[in-house]
Amino acid sequence: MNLKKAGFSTAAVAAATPLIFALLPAGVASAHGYISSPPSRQAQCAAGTVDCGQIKWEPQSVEGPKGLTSCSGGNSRFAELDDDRKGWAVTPVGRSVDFTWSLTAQHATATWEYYIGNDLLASFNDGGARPPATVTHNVDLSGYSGHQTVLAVWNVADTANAFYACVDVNVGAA
Ligand SMILES: [Cu+2]
Repeated sequence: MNLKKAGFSTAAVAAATPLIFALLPAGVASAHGYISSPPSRQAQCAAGTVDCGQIKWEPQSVEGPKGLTSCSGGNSRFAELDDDRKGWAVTPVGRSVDFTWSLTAQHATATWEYYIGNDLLASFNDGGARPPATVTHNVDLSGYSGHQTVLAVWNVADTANAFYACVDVNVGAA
């Protein structure tokens, strides 16, 4: 009786294990990074500033192929990050801004890039170095005013991927 019961349990666990892994969201097992200050869209989701779906549990997981220009990094499950009308908090800033990344995994880094629309505002080349857990860049926004959405891109050196974060700012309001 005991043996049969034990045998059944083992089989049940063996059968269930692949299912459990299949059900885990892909981003949970690996960890990466996002802009925490000024609060990026995914940071606002994580903080509950804006009501969001899965992204609120893993703001560091907006990973996609290099070269994209979308806030979601092409992830359909994070598509709400691309919605400009979702009520994102807009941070008043001066003519330059310190953007701070919080990295939960410190991947070897090619470049960090900052865009408004198609304009590259700034690029920082780490030459493949492994960054510290917190990275801050000062970016000049003096050619802009009013509400702008800055797209920040973390290009990983040893994969084809990048991490994406959009930050809504009001330039010249602070
Ligand atoms: Cu990662």
